[in-house]
Amino acid sequence: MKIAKTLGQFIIEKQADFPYAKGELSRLLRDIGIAAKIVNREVNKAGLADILGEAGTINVQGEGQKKLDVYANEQFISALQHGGECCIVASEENDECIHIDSEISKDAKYIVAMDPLDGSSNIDVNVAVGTIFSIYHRKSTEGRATIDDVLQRGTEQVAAGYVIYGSSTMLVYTTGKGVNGFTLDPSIGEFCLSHPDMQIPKDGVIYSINEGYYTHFPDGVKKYIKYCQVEDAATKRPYTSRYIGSMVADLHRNLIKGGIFIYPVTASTPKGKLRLVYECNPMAFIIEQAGGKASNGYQRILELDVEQLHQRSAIFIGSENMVKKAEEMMLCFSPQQTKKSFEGVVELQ
Ligand code: P6P
Repeated sequence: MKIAKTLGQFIIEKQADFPYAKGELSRLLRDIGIAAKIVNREVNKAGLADILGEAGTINVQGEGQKKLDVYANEQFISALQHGGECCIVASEENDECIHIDSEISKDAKYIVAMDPLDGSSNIDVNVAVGTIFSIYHRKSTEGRATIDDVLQRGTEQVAAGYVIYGSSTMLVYTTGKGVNGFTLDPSIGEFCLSHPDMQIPKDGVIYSINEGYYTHFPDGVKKYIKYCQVEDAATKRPYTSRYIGSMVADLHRNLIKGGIFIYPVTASTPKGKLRLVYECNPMAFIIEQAGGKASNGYQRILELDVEQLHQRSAIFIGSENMVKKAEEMMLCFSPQQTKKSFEGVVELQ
């Protein structure tokens, strides 16, 4: 029986892709993999352990922090603190960045931005949730790393990945040379290569968007939704609507099957809901590396200026030709017109 390649073996093997690598990135990815296994253990028994429900604290988003959010955040931060390869961590769960000043990390050259447990409101109803991470080189050369080391454009990412805690637990990541997926084999406690060189189909028949907000969507989004629903055999429409409400789960399905995920600006979230630094940028890097496309409807996600740690962005991400079609429709309505359409919540004629 062919023994699957473990994440650790794969990371070391691929280290050769980086001639100047001295193993730091390899060790950093290993540290993230270890924390993912620990979080997975708790996610899988959330219903049993006293780890469900509100932690009583509130995160920077003003959202009630469920205990598993807090636990996952602690586990990833701890793994990064003890791994010695990361000097500063930005997390959705923390207002400010966390400096890692330990002796072994003072010369660390990597920055990690993460959403430790995205979609955690789904935990109580047993829906797949995920961890999203993004890795940058530290830019500053002396003293402590600063917020400026974190607020880098998505194009500067060294690596990005996600963990999906679903019917199986998978870790999917890229270091800029394609996307590879690893499935956790609980019998040996290792992530094993199960989806080598993942490619998202150029076309798909799945569209993922919370249509409950239809009246609050920009006109271009309304136009695209109607396009998806029109009967047209030549383009395999109407498409299928699939929306889990967990970004990692929706994007993972679309990465494998093809599709588009849209979280646009809405009247109640005029800058978008999803976070640029630790949700949109890492997922955009992964999807582009798999041959897909990611924009805010007008501009490539990875080229957006990053000004604030918890900055939000609209996101249109997935199969290249589907994102292009959606962008075409957004262009019928300029950003200014889009903004105007919110003022009166103008109905699409
Ligand atoms: P809505 C989960 O809370 C999340 O951040 C993403 O994982 C998900 O795609 C989105 O929000 C769902 O938002 O407004 O449709 O419930």
